[in-house]
Amino acid sequence: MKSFKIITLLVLSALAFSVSASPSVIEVKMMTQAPDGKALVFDPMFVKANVGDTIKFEPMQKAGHTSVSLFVPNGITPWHGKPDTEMVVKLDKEGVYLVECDVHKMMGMVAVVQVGNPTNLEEAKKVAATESAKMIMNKDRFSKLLDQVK
Ligand SMILES: [Cu+2]
Repeated sequence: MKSFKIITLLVLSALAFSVSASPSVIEVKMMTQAPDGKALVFDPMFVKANVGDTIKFEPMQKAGHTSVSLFVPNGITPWHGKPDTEMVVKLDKEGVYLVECDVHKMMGMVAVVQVGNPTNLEEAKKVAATESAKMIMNKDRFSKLLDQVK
């Protein structure tokens, strides 16, 4: 009887596993110089993820790069990574996340993360517009990235 229960549990957990896709870890590089010639970028700059995924920001070259949340869905704790240090964030809420490098935000070193449905897109666009106005380079980057949100 005991082994029957264990087998039932194993079958049930196997079913649960096959139904829901397992969460993934998405790597975003923080680069001073990307292979395509772009300077001061997150690579990729636009990420589409599922609720429960994890995003890992990795410094590839040292230039004080940071991963800082500029705007996050309600219920997500804002983060402020240390310079040239890996930053791992769990994407537990759906919506749009805006990310910037503290040191190079003026140069448009920003990223957009879409998790599930972009429920807060309009609010994100407002924040992005305010931030873009302060940039001296790549002023249109945030709006181009937000155009990819579907
Ligand atoms: Cu930077």
